[in-house]
Amino acid sequence: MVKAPFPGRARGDTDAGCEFRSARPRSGDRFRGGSGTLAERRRCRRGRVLASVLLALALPGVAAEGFDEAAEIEPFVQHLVSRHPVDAERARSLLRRAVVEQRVLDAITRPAEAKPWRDYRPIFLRPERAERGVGFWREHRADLERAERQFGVPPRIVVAIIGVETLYGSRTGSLRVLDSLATLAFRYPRRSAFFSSELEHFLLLVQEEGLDPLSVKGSYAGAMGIPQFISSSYRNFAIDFDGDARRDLVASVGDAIGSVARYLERHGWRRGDAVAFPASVAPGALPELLEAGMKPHTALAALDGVRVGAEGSAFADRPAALIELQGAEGVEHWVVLDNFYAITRYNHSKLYAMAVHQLAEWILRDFEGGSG
Ligand SMILES: [Ca+2]
Repeated sequence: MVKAPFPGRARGDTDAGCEFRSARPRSGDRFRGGSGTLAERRRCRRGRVLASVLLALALPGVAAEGFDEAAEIEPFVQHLVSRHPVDAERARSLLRRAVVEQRVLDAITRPAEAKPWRDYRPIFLRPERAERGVGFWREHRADLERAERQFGVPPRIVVAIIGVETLYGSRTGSLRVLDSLATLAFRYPRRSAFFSSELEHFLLLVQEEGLDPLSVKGSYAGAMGIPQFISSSYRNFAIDFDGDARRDLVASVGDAIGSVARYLERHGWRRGDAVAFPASVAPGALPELLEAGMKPHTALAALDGVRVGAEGSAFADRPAALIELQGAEGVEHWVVLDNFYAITRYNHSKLYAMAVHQLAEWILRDFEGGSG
């Protein structure tokens, strides 16, 4: 096993016997013009080459720092086995193979959702994403329509969510979920409780679903498969929708479609309702309305000082809220309904929900235009 926690020192040790490499040539240096030095030089050169090879081999090992047995792994395992019928030794040996992922810690401190809308929107509202969405809809039309009949969530929304999450299953993440969740649970104190819980759900999920915990890949936050469900959502909301009696969000598009629709239904989606309307707002009404947050709280018709277009009239009695976005052409205001809020349960961001809504509308226009 190559183990070199201090690669610099390893190189120094090897070079210590090769004085001709010294930066400070000394008088009486035995390599200077002396006889019988060639073999020594060669030996030293071989030593340096060997050291370089060992160093190269060791570097991944250096990057792959594990977790502390006593301080991190064992307390978690004890907590786990006290709550669930899980084999302690199996959990322990699994966590010993988890490694700290610095990329995860870097990514979570700069999420895309921290950008203003004018910078966030172009990430997702792109012709390619809309075009591929139309193709995805055509290809999986039967499943999408069945999901709408069953859960009330229209195809455009399911397609747009899968499009925003993974570009229709083509980018599902390359980090081992075990590493990501362990890193966030043990090395990211701000959200340690949440990610410890997700790590717990992950270990239960792989046991229940018969998955290989060392091969399941996902996003930096441990989201998995075509719809990027985190472990607790997978356990609580994923369904078998293609009829093979397995819930497979990694390989089954049908299961992904059914699971997204069911997730939204369980989080308050209202069949047939709109998502959001552009709004104009009397300046005096703004602070209080924005202060109230994005969870719908007042009937649309009763939002004082707010006007939406004619398309809003059918939803006058629905609970509504107001949001503000920093758009490319200035500040935008939108009235949002329960369906907008349901999308934010998928990713707790008004930017995310608005990207899904606008991509869905774009895909719908192109789908209907192409089909008509
Ligand atoms: Ca299935």
